[in-house]
Amino acid sequence: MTDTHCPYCSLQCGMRLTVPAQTSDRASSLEVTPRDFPTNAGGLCAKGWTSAQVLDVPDRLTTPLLRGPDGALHPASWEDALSAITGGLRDIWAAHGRSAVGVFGGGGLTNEKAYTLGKFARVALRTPFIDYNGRFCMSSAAAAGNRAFGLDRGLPFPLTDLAGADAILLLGSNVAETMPPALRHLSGARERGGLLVVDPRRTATAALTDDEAGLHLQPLPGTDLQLLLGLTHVVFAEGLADTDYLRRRVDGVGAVRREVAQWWPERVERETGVPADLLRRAAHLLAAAAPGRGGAGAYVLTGRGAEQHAHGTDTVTAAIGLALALGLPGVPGSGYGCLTGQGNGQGGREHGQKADQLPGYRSIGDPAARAHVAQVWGVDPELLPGPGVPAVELFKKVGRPAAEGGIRALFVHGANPVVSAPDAGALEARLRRLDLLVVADLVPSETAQLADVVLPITQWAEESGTMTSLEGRILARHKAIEPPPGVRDELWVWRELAARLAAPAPFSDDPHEVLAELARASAGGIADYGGVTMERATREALYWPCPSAEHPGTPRVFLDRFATPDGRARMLPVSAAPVADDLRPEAPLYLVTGRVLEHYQSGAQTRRVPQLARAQRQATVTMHPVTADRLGIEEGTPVRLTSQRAVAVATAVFSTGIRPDVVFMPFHFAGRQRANLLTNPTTDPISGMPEFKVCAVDVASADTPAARLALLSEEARA
Ligand SMILES: Nc1nc2c(c(=O)[nH]1)N[C@H]1C(S)=C(S)[C@@H](COP(=O)(O)OP(=O)(O)OC[C@H]3O[C@@H](n4cnc5c(=O)[nH]c(N)nc54)[C@H](O)[C@@H]3O)O[C@H]1N2
Ligand SMILES: Nc1nc2c(c(=O)[nH]1)N[C@H]1C(S)=C(S)[C@@H](COP(=O)(O)OP(=O)(O)OC[C@H]3O[C@@H](n4cnc5c(=O)[nH]c(N)nc54)[C@H](O)[C@@H]3O)O[C@H]1N2
Ligand code: SF4
Ligand SMILES: [Mo]
Repeated sequence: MTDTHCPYCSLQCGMRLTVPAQTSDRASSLEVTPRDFPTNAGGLCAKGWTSAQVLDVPDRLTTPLLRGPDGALHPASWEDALSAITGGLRDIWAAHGRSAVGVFGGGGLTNEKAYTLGKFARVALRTPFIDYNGRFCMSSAAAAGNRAFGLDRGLPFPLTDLAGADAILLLGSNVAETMPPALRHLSGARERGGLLVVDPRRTATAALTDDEAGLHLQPLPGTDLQLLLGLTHVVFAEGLADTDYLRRRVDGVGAVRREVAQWWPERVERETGVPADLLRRAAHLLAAAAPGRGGAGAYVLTGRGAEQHAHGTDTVTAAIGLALALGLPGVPGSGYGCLTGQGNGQGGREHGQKADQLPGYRSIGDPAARAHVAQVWGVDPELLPGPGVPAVELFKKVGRPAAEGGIRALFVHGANPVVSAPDAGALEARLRRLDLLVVADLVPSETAQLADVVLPITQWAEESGTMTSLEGRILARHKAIEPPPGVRDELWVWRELAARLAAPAPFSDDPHEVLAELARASAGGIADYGGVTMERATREALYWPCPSAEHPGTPRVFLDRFATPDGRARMLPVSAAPVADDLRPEAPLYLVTGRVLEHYQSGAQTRRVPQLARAQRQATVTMHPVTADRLGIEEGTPVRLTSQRAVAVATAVFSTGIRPDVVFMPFHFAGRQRANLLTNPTTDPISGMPEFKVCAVDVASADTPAARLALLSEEARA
């Protein structure tokens, strides 16, 4: 019996794994039961319940694969696979230098792996070019949090705090499908009529506002910024702001007050489509719940719907501005937070796999930070490369000639960008032009299928480590079963490669040792793990910063001061911008992308679980029946979607809960059913976040035998 956590999302639901006594120790017999852990309180979603099945999927990678002269992948020994990598690297280094090698990591890696991957890139490969899929996730919220509060911890308070609030504003988050066990924490606000959901679709989450439980605001995609400026306008104009709090704790109020003066509700209605009186009601509900006005508490929370835009950082800045105007951040029972997505989305962005970071959320450009980390690693600070570039820019370098600054070798650990990156067709073509693509994965993901070297690695139940959940709590993941023979821990892979590449620092493959080193490297940094051990993470509710063995950790940051030099939060004026790839006559509909309950991300894992695959086998495109009627599309038939970049296919599904000018497609499917063939790689100038959530498309019926066959063959592949 082993107590651990779900391998998927940032809620990190507590679960118990049991190996029934009379059967073998392999995974198919492993039983999953939920535990009573604060985030899930005994609940699990369908993905959590079925998570153990991924350990034993029929096409689990159990041996390294090498691409042969015939162009196909063939089983190989670890010795041959590692030699192919080091040989390939030496050739590329000799011809093009260290910067021709790149690394792409993931927010699902444990803290120990994320830390080691960052160290591996800087010390063993000595390249600046590392970034990770968290750039696609909450980077705009992180950037906005850093500039407003001086620190980015997704939720600066425990998730269970939400239960006491009178009102919660959820912007672009569909928790009912993306974190179902978390719904219990919204029930207090619902009972008091204060659940406010902003989503262009009537999602399962929006439906929770029915029966006077709250309000659903259904704006045009990409207009959250205008909506937030409108809400803040009402707060200031109608005397609802917490002026005492603003005086004590916030700078920059005057400029924001002037900026929002021009966003009166009727103007916001014209730009967003949200009725002015609904906007006023929402502002009043939030204000009545604010502690400064005698309410029990209020929260403003953002999800990917508000963040994954070319102006996502400014949108989150406006969300924080609204929260500050109401006097919420840093006050017990109230606040602003971002609902981080991946299992270790929080820890994954703290320990060095981000282009500009060293462990502990330190900046790689800061000489003091470089000196501290270099000393822990036992290397000269001069040896550490400078900052790299964010994911989309990194991918633009991939496969280009080295003379043009191109990347010729890429390591992918914990991501499947062929499905999940914007403009994925273009990325796929670039990956094919690499001299060396190394992919470490559990399964032959779409990205692994393009690799020159595929490394089979252990999964969550086969390894130990720590994860940091959406609330900044550090959790222990415990090994429950032995991995299949032939599979290795990634820490071992990096240790072996570093040794073979004669790296100037030692690498450990013992997660306890790595955590102890991470603790030293992060000590004194913003995300200080100085006092974190696996034992404490197992026993205690341990939140960072936790600088020493005696320190109890910090469940709530900002209570006394914000993390800016003077302790005050910054309010910043921001202005609205149109969607980058906006509507035009040839592309008259907005495509919005996101998630469904049963599938996780690129689907590499969940499409392999029969029960989840059955729930949704193919990509669907949800549209209003009025839109479908106008386009001559029948429900359940193939549809062709065309954007400026490519064409994708999906099966039409009707819903009256979606705006007639919007269609929705999940991004969990492969081949021609990839939503990301269509999406726009334009990024937010501050965070590097691509505009996943909205682009202009043309939608047409494609009910031909060929299209039906295309959908079926993709289904067979899935
Ligand atoms: N089932 C499932 N759960 C998951 C995941 C998964 O893949 N599947 N992934 C995990 C991860 S990594 C993440 S990041 C989280 C994401 O969790 P969420 O943020 O809840 O998920 P999304 O479905 O991407 O987006 C949320 C909503 O944004 C809406 N939206 C689209 N455009 C806009 C807009 O312009 N404005 C507003 N206000 N809303 C908009 C969409 O209609 C959608 O309902 O989920 C985590 N949990
Ligand atoms: N259109 C559109 N695109 C999106 C989004 C969207 O809303 N719309 N959301 C974006 C967001 S928020 C995210 S987080 C990304 C996620 O997108 P991806 O990074 O593609 O996410 P996953 O499918 O989780 O890919 C993880 C891969 O790593 C493997 N894996 C799991 N654990 C480990 C491990 O410990 N080590 C290694 N080496 N491999 C492991 C899995 O089998 C899988 O193949 O997608 C982004 N893409
Ligand atoms: S909500 Fe997230 S952590 Fe919980 S069971 Fe589902 S996927 Fe796992
Ligand atoms: Mo994410």
